Amino acid sequence: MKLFFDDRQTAHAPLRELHNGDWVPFAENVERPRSIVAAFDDWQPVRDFGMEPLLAVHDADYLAFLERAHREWIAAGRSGDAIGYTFPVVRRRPLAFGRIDADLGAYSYDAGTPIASGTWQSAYWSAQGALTALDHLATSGDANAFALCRPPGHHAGRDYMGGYCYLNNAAIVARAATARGLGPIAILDIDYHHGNGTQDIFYADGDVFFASIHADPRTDYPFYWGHADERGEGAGEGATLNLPLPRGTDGAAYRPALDAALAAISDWGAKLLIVSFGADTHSSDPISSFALERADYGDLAKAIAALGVPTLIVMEGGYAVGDLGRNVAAFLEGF
Ligand code: Q9C
Ligand code: ZN
Repeated sequence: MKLFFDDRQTAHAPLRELHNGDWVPFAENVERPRSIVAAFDDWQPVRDFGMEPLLAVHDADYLAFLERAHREWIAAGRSGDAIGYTFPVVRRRPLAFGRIDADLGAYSYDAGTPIASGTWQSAYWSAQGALTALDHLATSGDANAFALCRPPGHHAGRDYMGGYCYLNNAAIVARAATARGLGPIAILDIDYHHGNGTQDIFYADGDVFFASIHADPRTDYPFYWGHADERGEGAGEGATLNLPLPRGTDGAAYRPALDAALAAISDWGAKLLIVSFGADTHSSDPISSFALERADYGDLAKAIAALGVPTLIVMEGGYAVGDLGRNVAAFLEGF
């Protein structure tokens, strides 16, 4: 399987995040991609597909904000990472008056997603890596490809960041694939956390099927999305499938949910599958509470591969840095 990564994805290095009322070291750190890079010998270069595929998913105003936010933070006399403190969740007007603290709140839904000096550069190349992997899949005849997306993407929506995510890599490649006539497309999200950004982007869209297996949002981030009764709306009614599982879920308890998701994807008639893969389902993950082991990842991959559908895997979460590279390798080797 061809693997795609660009070193500019390590420019993004926030120092800390707000967690349970205190500052803690930023979990989505550069040791993550380094651990994954070290687990494989051969990486392919990332190509530049420009802004157009990003604009097919995200608001132009939001992208412009991401690009300038850290400069504005510094211009306002601050140091370190840009992070908001006021979130206009109550009925709001689309005001834009160039105040960095107002914009940080308007374009995010949590306080755990800081913008550092390298954030835009890394998010941009993370998305380009996914697009390069898609291009490879579409032109090589290979059955699968992996984009080491970092920062991850599945919590980012059309005009908001959150959950360590800025650009929704899975959504960007799904739209690009639809535009290339590679559909019908399904996205299978197997990160520990619900992919609320991806779900939101395609919620009323009948062209892309979204299935997610994740920790029950009644106990886990992002709380407000990912409940089993969320099934899509309008033209997208029935094209969203949420399979929440309780804390403590191990490989054996995970498997029926995976089989249900794969059956739904097969029924949908998907011709291209995008897998949002998070290794934060591992028993050793420091911020998550499932109990999958390394050997389980190979089994999950074999079940996914048995669909017989070309598959593009994009990296999402996974924070047990010591195990991360080997866990990702176990998953990819299963294909
Ligand atoms: N620090 C992904 O796995 N954590 N994102 C909130 C406060 C947010 C995880 C706890 C977890 C987001 C891509
Ligand atoms: Zn996650």
